[in-house]
Amino acid sequence: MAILKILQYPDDRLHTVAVPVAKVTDKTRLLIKDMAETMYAAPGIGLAATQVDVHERIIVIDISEEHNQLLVLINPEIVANSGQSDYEEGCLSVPGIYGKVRRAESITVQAIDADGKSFVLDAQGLLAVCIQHEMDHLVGKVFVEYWSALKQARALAKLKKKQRSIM
Ligand code: GNR
Ligand code: NI
Repeated sequence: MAILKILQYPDDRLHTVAVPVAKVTDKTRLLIKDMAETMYAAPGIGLAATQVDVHERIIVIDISEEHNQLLVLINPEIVANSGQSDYEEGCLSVPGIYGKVRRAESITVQAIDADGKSFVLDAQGLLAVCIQHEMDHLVGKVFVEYWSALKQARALAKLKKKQRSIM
């Protein structure tokens, strides 16, 4: 197992569009293990492969407090959605920055699990927010990019200031 390096905004590689996984192999499962370990160590409730500079459609999520409900979504697609919610989000690639994003309140997502088996999942609340946040990473979108140019500029300035202070 290994803890992977999480790309930090504004890294251009976070804008890469991931490709679907053609076949779930042992290599895929090894990456998933490392992604889960990286997510738990951070700690975070989700991680997209994009964030560890692997540009394949793979997501890991665990919103449980006990860290014992790992959800793996390979090639996820939202097949239905309804409602809207404004949830205060954060991102391991944009540390220290938090803010609201409007998303669907309920979603139905179809994906493949670590065994290569297709499944369908209904999600709402935090899980729905997290799945949508991670799926955005897979198409190269970071949550702050929903905000106005002014709000994004302020977030970027705050990030730069913080990065300067730790150097
Ligand atoms: O750990 C995370 N918490 C979180 C909180 C609110 C909305 C979304 C998230 S996802 C984030 C981990 C992360 O950056 N995943 O890409
Ligand atoms: Ni994120």
